[in-house]
Amino acid sequence: MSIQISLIGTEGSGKTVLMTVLAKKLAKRSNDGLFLNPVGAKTLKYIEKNWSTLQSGEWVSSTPPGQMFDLYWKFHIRGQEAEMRLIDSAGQDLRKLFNEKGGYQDPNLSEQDRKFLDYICSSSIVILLVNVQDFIARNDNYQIDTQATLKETLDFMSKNGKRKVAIVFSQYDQFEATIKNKYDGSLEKFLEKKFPYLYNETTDQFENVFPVAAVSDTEIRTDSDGKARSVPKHDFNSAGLEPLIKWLADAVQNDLVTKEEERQIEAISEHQRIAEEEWNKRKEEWIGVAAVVGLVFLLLVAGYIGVSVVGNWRKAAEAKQAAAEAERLKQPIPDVFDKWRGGWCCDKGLFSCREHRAYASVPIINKGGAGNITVTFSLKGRSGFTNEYFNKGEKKWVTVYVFELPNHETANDVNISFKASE
Ligand SMILES: Nc1nc2c(ncn2[C@@H]2O[C@H](COP(=O)(O)OP(=O)(O)OP(=O)(O)O)[C@@H](O)[C@H]2O)c(=O)[nH]1
Ligand SMILES: [Mg+2]
Repeated sequence: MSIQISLIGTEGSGKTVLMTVLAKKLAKRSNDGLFLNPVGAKTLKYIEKNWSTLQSGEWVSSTPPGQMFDLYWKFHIRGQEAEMRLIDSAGQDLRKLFNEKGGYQDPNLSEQDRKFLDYICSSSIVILLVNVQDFIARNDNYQIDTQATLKETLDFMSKNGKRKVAIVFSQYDQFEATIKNKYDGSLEKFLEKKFPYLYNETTDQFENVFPVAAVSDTEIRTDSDGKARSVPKHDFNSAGLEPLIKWLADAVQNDLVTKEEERQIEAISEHQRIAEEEWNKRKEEWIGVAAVVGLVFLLLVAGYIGVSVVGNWRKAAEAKQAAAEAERLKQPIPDVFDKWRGGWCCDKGLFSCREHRAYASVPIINKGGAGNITVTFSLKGRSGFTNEYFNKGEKKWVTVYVFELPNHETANDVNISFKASE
């Protein structure tokens, strides 16, 4: 899990020196189980280069405005491990962002400045460095400007999310004596008097205020131009680092717990979301299935009703037919087609005559058992017959001829009879 830390402060507040000394101190595992392991050559080189500069009795050079050194470590904390990202930036960039004109609100903010601002916003831990020298040795305008910048920075942070903030009074070795003499050794009193606005911001979190001297052993060196200046002693010591390291380790560890809880909550809500999605999907499927089942059921019911109605109607028709058939079967002689249409000697139908001969075509339905049926056709004393085999229930046309007819036959003279053979 990655924890973002911002190390911010105005120019010359001691960010690069403090970070170098901190990283070097934690490069060896402490008794408290803390260990900072650089990730990537860039971080290792950056720290080592600064460290050897300090060891050579020189201060590191000021971080150029617009430049950010993105540094990565694995922070081992009492058996836990956190990926740690820290940006060392130029103090002038902070002053530009949080000046009295509210630089961070500038719509034309450069990409670099926006990146820096975003980084501060997304950091869960912030170490804000305050160089007390700026308030002792500098003119009033500079002091006011610096305090305004720091206050604006704190206000901005409290408006933009929750994070842990440590206020580090850096280069403490430089003003420790002043605090002792003028403020009874109380940093709080000093803060109240000299930084009233900052004091208001920090009064309820005074346990997060740390006086630190990354380099507490210095010596005076006179340069070739005759100017004397204080420089780090070889194998210099630091002061006040331990409480800050402990605070940092606690803050990171706390963050790990928070992040893990957030991750778990996220995992749970993701799980719930998936379960809900699954449930909704199932619900839709079930609704679909229920609709289909309902439809099928309705169709079945409708079908059943339809089939019953048709079935009943068919049954009624069949019963009616059966009754009629039973009636017919009572007759001893097979039923015949009982009507013919058309008149005598006409061509319209079943019965016609030509030149002294006539014929009758009649449809016969055998309503009795299988057997022969004799059809007799008589006309004016003349007759003809035909004998045909019928299956049970068979229906067919039978034609019977009568020859040598006298003239002037009429329909009334026609007689046709049927007889089932024995
Ligand atoms: N005596 C003493 N002087 C320090 C200490 N830390 C920093 N300084 C002095 O403060 C100067 C600036 O320190 P840096 O670490 O470069 O400051 P910075 O905040 O990185 O500054 P920028 O990169 O310009 O923003 C150094 O050159 C030293 O003169 C310290 O612990 N003790
Ligand atoms: Mg720097």
